[in-house]
Amino acid sequence: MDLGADRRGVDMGPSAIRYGGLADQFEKLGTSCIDSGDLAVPRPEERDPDADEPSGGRAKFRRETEEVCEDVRTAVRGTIDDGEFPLVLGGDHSIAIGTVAGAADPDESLGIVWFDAHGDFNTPQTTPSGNIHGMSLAGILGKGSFGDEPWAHTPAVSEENVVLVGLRDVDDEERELINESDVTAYTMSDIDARSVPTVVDEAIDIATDGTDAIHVSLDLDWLDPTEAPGVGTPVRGGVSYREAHIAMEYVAERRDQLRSMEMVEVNPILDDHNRTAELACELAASAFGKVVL
Ligand code: 5AB
Ligand code: MN
Ligand code: MN
Ligand code: MN
Repeated sequence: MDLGADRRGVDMGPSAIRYGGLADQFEKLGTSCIDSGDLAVPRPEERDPDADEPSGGRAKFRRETEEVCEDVRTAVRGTIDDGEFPLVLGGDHSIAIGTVAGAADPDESLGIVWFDAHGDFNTPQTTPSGNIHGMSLAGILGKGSFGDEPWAHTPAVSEENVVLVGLRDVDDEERELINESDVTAYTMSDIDARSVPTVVDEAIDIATDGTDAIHVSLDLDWLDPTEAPGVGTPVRGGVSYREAHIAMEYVAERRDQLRSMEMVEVNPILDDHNRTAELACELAASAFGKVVL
């Protein structure tokens, strides 16, 4: 998927992650893995980004994004119904709208831990770019107006169980929306002051508090661009290689509460010899319980 971001190339993220050895990582863990292939996404060149303009705002490729997210939702739900664990590869972060809709069982409650440099909390009314990848978390929580109709299948996720981790680039109106909301947000300054293990442990506690399960959304721009250069919107001052691993090891410790995970925003065109995609594979291994000794 690349309709939600400005820079082409993020649609090749899943290929780069496969090439980076994701299946090998799972084999080493003794975890069987089924590759369900790619979902079809329309080419942006063939569509009018503003065909479906929301009132008083902008959300480029709104209609197409909704269609793709509906397919993501169906695939994720089907995977869970089959008793498997869905690991969704992006693609820009707009796909999270579909992943969470599929992961959120209608009769249960879901917490979310969102690792990202950005808040993804803009709405069509506040966005500086019109790009839905910067609005995905707001969309999941039903903020703003994305058109005449709300997103299909807005999931029942309560803000109290949503946690942002690693923020360092937030737009002015987006900041107001985050502060007005009941989501918990940890900035990089919080991480500097309190360390990744403390913050991530607390984040998972909040996301699991009273919920049946959690979804982990990992935007690779959470990491510092020296480690993850292959992302569309890099921001200096992110977490290190080792910090990202220990965060994923903490996720692995809560494996029984983990329902779904996604890794997004890998852009092989901007990458350095597939370094970011390989990193995503290594982080997945940590999240799925890789141990050294
Ligand atoms: B990402 C920006 N806030 O809304 C916007 O990579 C950037 O999924 C959004 O976190 C970055 O366009 C979206 C300026
Ligand atoms: Mn981001
Ligand atoms: Mn993001
Ligand atoms: Mn991005």
